[in-house]
Amino acid sequence: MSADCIFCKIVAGAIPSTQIYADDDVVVFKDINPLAPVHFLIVPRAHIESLASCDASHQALLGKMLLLAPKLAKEQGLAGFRTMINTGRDGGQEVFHIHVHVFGGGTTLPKT
Ligand code: DGP
Repeated sequence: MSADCIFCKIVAGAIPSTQIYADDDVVVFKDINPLAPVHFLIVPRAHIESLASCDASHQALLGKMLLLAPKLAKEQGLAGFRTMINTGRDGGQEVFHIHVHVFGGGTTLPKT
């Protein structure tokens, strides 16, 4: 856990969130500023700064996070969805605890 990380605080339950899934490795909750009718974040419990700080030791966790997207999208009633992992400030990342965005139900994001 990183003391000043907002997602670590959410994972620890110190800050409330609308959680839709949790297990020993990940917590999934609704984005506070949704960019689509359904917008949730797949977040590892471990504090990992970004995709750029991952290595081979994170392979199973990253695979698990990605495979949760279709499972949870289906549970949320989505026929299709978009995933996004912002990486680094220049990649649009604002919270430096790796997370997969999942959007669905119509989106205001550009198509490319
Ligand atoms: P990114 O730019 O990829 O780092 O996206 C961070 C996302 O995290 C952004 O869409 C808003 C969301 N977010 C930031 N703070 C909170 C929070 O306190 N609660 C929840 N549920 N989402 C948050």
